[in-house]
Amino acid sequence: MGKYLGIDSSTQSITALLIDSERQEIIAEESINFDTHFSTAYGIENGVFERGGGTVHSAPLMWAEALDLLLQTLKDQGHCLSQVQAIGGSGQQHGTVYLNSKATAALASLSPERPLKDQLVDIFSRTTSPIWMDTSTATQCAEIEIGVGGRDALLALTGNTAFERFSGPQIRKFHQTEPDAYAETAYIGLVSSYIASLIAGKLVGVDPGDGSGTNMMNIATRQWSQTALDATAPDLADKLLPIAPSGQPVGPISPYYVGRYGFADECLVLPFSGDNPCSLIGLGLVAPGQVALSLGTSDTLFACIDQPRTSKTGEGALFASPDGTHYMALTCYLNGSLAREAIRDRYQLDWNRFTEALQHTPPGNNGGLMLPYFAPEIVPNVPSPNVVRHNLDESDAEANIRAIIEAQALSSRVHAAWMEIDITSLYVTGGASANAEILRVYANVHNCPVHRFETTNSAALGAALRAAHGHQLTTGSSVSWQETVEPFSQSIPGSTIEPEPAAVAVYEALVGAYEKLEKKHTSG
Ligand code: XUL
Repeated sequence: MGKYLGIDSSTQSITALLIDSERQEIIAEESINFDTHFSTAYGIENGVFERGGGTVHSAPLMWAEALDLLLQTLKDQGHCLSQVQAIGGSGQQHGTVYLNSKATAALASLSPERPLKDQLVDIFSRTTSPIWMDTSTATQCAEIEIGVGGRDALLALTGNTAFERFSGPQIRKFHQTEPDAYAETAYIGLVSSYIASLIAGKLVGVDPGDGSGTNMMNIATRQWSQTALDATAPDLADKLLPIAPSGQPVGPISPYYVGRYGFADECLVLPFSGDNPCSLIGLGLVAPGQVALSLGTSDTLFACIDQPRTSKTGEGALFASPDGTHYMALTCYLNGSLAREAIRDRYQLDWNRFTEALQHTPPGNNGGLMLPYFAPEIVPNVPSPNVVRHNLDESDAEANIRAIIEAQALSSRVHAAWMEIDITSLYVTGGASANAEILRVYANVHNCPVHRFETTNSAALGAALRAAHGHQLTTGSSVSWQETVEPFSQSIPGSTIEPEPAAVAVYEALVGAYEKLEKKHTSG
């Protein structure tokens, strides 16, 4: 029992969430938005650089600078970081970080006198990192599938067909386009394992939750697959660390954080995992059956499952749960919050007006539909931006606002079928889950209650709970996952949004029309 810190390094911000497991409460929640602090220094917008042809990167040095700023903020607010017993973490999935041979020594000798940025500037063999929004690797996906013996073989081996955003295709592209820099790369990590390495002051391996988002991990053994590595790039096994079991601490925190922020020497660091696998834990999904929805930069619909069910249609992804035994089925949409913001900005509205538009317009939008591909879409696979309006006048701001939310909700229903789960309730997280009108649309489209939680940062909460669970095990106590998550995963009393029969009937009739429109404008 004690205080545990969860850190989530996501696309647009880095968040810290501190829990007190004795008092069973969240005691601090703090975020650093990348654009607010670093857009000029790093030239990013919405946390990323877009370089054409679907290439989307970010800056690993910026993530390190943001980590310093986040911890400084916690310290300045008077949080007693010396009481933190363990740190767990979460990272945007799939993004890769490329380090050279100087990294190990630099991490081991961090001086608390100087910021991370100054001490880490020379450790990269590639100064930018491709992230999950990158859709530029269709060629490499096809090559990897052929390399392991076909699409079905890759699916059976790794749990996933090849996805453009997954780490393996991105690594292959780097090897093909920058062979010299690839040769200079001593270590390839993911966003999660890179931030864990900064905190532990040594290189930390990728955990199975995030490893399953690479197209390189054997989903049955939860180890790297040599067959998949061979199909990806040469000498890759030498550049990866062994998979790190999610629940086993990797060691104490680096002296850097002891000297600079006042952490205790014995504060433990757990391997970090992906943001979606951490959200699974943060929402309390440690037993099969429940389904959750995360409305963030990406929108994701996911469930805890006990058997590794795969998506043959390429709609869904399968990850190992960081609880060590279960799996996670997930459908991911690229056009999440950035698409909602694109509509808000197109009509020069604020979020209050956005919400009012949902209140003023009827479920079903009088037949007005939208396909909201403001950027290339993952599900269905849409390689270039394409916004389609059907029975919808572009000049009608309110109808367009309802159209985008209904499109996102209808799509989440259409592309959940592969999970073969009867959705009887939805647990929601992510920034947009604070908006009750958006959630009402989901409750009616899925015809089930939608449960809301105290924090919209379930990835950071899941990271903190993973730290609590991992630390408890080191003390010899046998604490179950259910006991760990339960006090923190209760929905806010009275906040559940129930489906409304009349609206449910409207969407029941509309879902077929949406699916037809989607099929007409996409290959799927
Ligand atoms: C999941 C995915 C996104 C990122 C966002 O497969 O690509 O949800 O994890 O951070």
